[in-house]
Amino acid sequence: MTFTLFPDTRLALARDALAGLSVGDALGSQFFVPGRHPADLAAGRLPAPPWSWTDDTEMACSVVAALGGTGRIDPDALALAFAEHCEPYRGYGPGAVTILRLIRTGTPWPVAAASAFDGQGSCGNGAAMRVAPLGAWYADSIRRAADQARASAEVTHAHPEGIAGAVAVAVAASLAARARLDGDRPEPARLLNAVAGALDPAGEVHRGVRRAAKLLGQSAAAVVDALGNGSRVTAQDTVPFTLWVAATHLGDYPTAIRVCVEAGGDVDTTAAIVGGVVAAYTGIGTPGGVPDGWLAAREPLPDWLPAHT
Ligand code: F2R
Ligand code: MG
Repeated sequence: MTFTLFPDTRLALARDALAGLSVGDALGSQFFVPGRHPADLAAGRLPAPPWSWTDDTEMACSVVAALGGTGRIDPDALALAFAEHCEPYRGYGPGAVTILRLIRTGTPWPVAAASAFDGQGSCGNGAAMRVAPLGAWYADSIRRAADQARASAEVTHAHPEGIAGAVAVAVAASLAARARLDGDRPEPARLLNAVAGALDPAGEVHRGVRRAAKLLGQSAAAVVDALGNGSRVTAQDTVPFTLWVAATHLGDYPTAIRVCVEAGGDVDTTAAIVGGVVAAYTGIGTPGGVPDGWLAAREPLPDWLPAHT
C-alpha cells in the first residue's frame, strides 16, 4: 500500500525520534559518571538534571536540520554541517575527530573518510548513532530510508560495516514510524528480519541482526554475550544488540533505555540508537513513550537547530 506523507508529518516523526535519541544519549552518558549505578534507574532514582547530550545528539541534529531544509541528504552539505557544529568535548570518537578536522580544513569528505584507520575507513558506531530520525522521516519507504542512510553515513564512515550499521538503524526506525502511523505494532521477528533483508548478506552487521532475531525471548545478558553491547564502539558490536532491544521493547521507551543502561558497554550510544527507534513508534509523553520529565531533564538541543525543524 502506498500513501502520502506530508512534510509536517515527516518532521514530527523525525523530531520525536530525535527526542528519543537525545534523551537516551544524555541519560545513558550519565552512567559513565563515577558513583552512578544502573540499579538507580531501575529504582526510579534519576540523575539530577541537566543531562548533557554528546556527539550522538550533535550529529543527529545536523541530520534533522538537513532533512528539514531540503528534504533529503546532500552529502557535501552534511559533511560541512558535521564539521562546523563539532564541539570536540562532546565525546567524539578519535576517528571522527580527525575526519571532521580534515573536512574543516578543506579536505574533500570522500578523501577524509577513506583515510581513516589506515585506509580501511571507520566501522565505528557513529553513523548508526545519529540516523534514527532520518529513518522516521522516511516512514513511507524503507528503500529510501536505506539509500539516504547510506548517503548520510558515507561522509564519515567509509567502511562497509559502518555504513551497514546506519542502514540497519534507519530501516528499523522507518518501520517503527510506519507502524505508529498504521497503529499496528510489528512482531519483533518481523521487524528484525525486515531490517536484515535490507543489508548485504555477506556483512557482519547482517549476520548479527539475523542472530538477534533468533535470540528473541532470551535474557538481555545472554544477548549481550552473543552480540556485544557496543564496548568495542563498532557498528558490528553495537547495532545487532540495539535492534534486539528496540524490537523487544518497541512499545516501552523507559524499559528499553533501562535495558541499555543495565547492559553496560557504549551506553550513551546504545541508548541513543534504541531511544531513536523506539520513540519513532511511541512518541513523547504517551503511555510507553519518552517521559516528559526525562525530556525536561535533557540539556536543550543546540540553538543552531532551526525552530522549523
Ligand atoms: N568516543 C566515544 N566513546 C568513548 C568515550 C566515552 C566516554 N563517555 C568519554 O566521554 O570519555 N563515543 C563516541 O564514539 C562513538 C562513535 O564513534 P565514531 O563516530 O564511529 O568514531 P570512530 O573513531 O570513527 O570509531 C569509533 C571506534 O571504532 C573502532 N573502529 C572504527 N573503525 C575501525 C576499523 N576500521 N578498524 C578497527 N577499529 C575501528 C575504533 O576503536 C574507533 O575508536 C560513539 O560511541 C560516540 O558516542
Ligand atoms: Mg556519545
